[in-house]
Amino acid sequence: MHGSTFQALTVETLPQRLGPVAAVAERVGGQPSAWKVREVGDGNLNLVFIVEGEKAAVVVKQALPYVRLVGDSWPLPLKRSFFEYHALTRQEKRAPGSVPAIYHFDESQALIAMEYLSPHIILRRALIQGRQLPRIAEDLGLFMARTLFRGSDLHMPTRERKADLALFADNTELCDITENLVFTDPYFAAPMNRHTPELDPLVAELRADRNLKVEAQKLKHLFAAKAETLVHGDLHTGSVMVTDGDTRVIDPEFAFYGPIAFDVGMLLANYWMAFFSQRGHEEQGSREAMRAYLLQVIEETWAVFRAEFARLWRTERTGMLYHRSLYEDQGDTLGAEQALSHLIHEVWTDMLGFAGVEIHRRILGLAHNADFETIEDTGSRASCEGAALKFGRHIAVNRRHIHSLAEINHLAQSLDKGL
Ligand code: SR1
Ligand code: MG
Repeated sequence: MHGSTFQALTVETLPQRLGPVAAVAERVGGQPSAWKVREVGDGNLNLVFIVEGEKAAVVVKQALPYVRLVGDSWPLPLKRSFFEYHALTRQEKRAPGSVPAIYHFDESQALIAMEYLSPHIILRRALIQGRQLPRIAEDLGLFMARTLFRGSDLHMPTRERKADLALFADNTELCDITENLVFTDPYFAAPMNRHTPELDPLVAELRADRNLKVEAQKLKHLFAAKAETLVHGDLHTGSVMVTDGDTRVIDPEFAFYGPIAFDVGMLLANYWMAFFSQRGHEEQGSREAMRAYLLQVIEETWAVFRAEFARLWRTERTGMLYHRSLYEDQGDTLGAEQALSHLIHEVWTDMLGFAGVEIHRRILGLAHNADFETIEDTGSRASCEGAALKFGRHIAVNRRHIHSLAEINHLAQSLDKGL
């Protein structure tokens, strides 16, 4: 299929089109005509097939030339598959074992064949079900620290980093989605927005909130201008697959050079939304332990991220920033520690801001999340969402004055109880 004109796969055409691709056929096994193919994509953008044969199953992900959620009225370039492939190969190198194995990439068909993760499920679904995953804080804290540190000028030879910066700079259309959907559209009545009707008064209040709108635009400015490292770009709980013993990050098609704090803020925002949504899934106080677990995951994720980032700072700071010749080589270890603590503080402050606007866009914008959407009673949904919106506003606007997760988790608990 290499070099041929793009054609979207179907369950019927996939065996005949991928049968000749040895990397897929040998792994799946048996006659392609006997393969069992299912389309399971439930994301906003792409086709995802599970292909099962005599020997094994493989996942085939294919980009479509438009946004699946909206339809062909919103064209979207196929090259996002190219960025996803290149991000996955870099993430595997920087955080081994954290992403699915790649078997085959076909650029003209915008198609990636990769490891079928089983019995994994999407983390978001597990959290909605009330499942407590024992590994996510550790695994995702390490994933973020390793990929974000090792993709930056703190670690990489700067020639290589600049080449990657140029490569990923072409992921314009996906950045444009985030720039509009996360930072701008939630704060005015943009045409594709929607929200639970009971939230009308609060939505009007937020859209008239000058401090919030200024902060959202400052964050957008950071997102667009702070090309610090290769970020995943869409690191929410729908981009993670889990079992009790394994955690894998998927779907980095939004990857680009952006702020270290972006991935961290987006992930923690999705844990906070999982927290606020629990009341809507609750039967007779059954989610009390789950709420405590989610707040603990947030604290532990940040602690693991910070500790691993500091370890890499001390042992792998080989890039052109904060060069050892200025610090350790002159016996000034404290100078390097001071610089590290300033950098971590900056990531902390920006992370809170990104988390706040991510919460807002999932309730006010186009792309909602299942945590809230699966709460059928709109009154109950609105009360969960309302608490989350107020929390998001607080952490975005006051991010420079917040000193600990304990402090804001306490606020989350009060808002969740309607206090
Ligand atoms: C039009 S795409 C909407 C959202 O889906 C993706 O998963 C990203 O989160 C994007 O913002
Ligand atoms: Mg995705």
